[in-house]
Amino acid sequence: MRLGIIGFPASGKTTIFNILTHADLTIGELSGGARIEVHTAVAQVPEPRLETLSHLLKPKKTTYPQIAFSDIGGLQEQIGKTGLPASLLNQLTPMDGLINVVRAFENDAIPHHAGSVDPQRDVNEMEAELILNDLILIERRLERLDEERGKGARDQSEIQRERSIFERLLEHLGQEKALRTLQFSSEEDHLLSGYGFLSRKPLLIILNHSENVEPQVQNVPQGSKGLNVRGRLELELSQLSEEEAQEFRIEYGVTEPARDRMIRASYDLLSIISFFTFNESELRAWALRDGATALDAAEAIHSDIARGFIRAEIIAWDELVELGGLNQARSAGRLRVEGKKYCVKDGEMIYVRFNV
Ligand SMILES: Nc1nc2c(ncn2[C@@H]2O[C@H](COP(=O)(O)OP(=O)(O)OP(=O)(O)O)[C@@H](O)[C@H]2O)c(=O)[nH]1
Ligand SMILES: [Mg+2]
Repeated sequence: MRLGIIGFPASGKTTIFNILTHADLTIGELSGGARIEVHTAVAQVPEPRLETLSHLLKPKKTTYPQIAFSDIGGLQEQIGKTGLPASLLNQLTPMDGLINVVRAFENDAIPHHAGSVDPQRDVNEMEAELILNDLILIERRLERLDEERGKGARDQSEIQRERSIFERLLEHLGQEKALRTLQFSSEEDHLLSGYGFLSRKPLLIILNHSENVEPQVQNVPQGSKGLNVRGRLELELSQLSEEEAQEFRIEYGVTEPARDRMIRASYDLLSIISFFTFNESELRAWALRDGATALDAAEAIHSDIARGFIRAEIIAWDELVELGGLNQARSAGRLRVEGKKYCVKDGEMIYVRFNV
């Protein structure tokens, strides 16, 4: 799972990236958005349930779920033209979601590229850019389908079916609406999944501000989520010892570290759930798409385990805590036996029996 951090120059992308991943990239290195530069790092996801389980089960090792973030600089130079260049699209299309960092802080020392701080305008401009790119991509695709039709190499009805799907998308985008607001059938979903349309990606908008008052934008793009973060303050807090940081958090009225809030929002954005595994050596949390099956869970652990899947033994994490451990759960007959198609629920402990 990987989220791409985008935004206009000096909006605080690198600041947010450093908070999320404990990275130490130089901030305020105002490239003016001229160079395309990508930095990727992994963040450990806070998972309090895993802590409770770790206390109970006392594993040798506890492994938290991870989520990757990429700080993507250099978008600005490319915006408002006839679509983003391939070099940038290659970076953006593999992302599972996007985080748009929007500047909501005033700072005379750092001029805003557009001359004034106006979060709503920046939100709208970025949304328009995502939509424009998909529009260009789909127009090109439609042209190519017409060429294919002329050649007669592919089944005509198949071409026609694809055509009508892309025309529907084109009409939607033509109304300045993002693809994330459209519902797709599983057949359409299958066809479209390879394209990585930018306006279809889940979008989290982070308003980066420095005042006590929470900034607001009236119109958040449909289907996106918003979060307010005091970037610079939070970065400074994240560099202090936990004790010191806690003192300052109380003073500044920060109830929860922004890092935890942002990672949770990223998780929610991607509709991810956690499941847990445990053996003598390791207790581990895994990320899974909401709606995934026991077989998908096995696949996440190891492809061999999925291949040799016999059955899964499952118990909710809190039930396990209540019973006092796996042995107790087993002897009380509380481990449910489920098959490949079982839909995994958030917070379940899964033990897969397999044979290869
Ligand atoms: N006052 C204030 N300044 C901030 C805040 N967040 C970031 N800055 C400052 O804004 C400048 C740019 O921050 P960066 O995190 O480097 O922004 P960026 O979006 O990565 O910039 P580019 O990669 O050059 O486009 C730095 O000098 C930061 O210290 C904030 O919340 N308040
Ligand atoms: Mg940067």
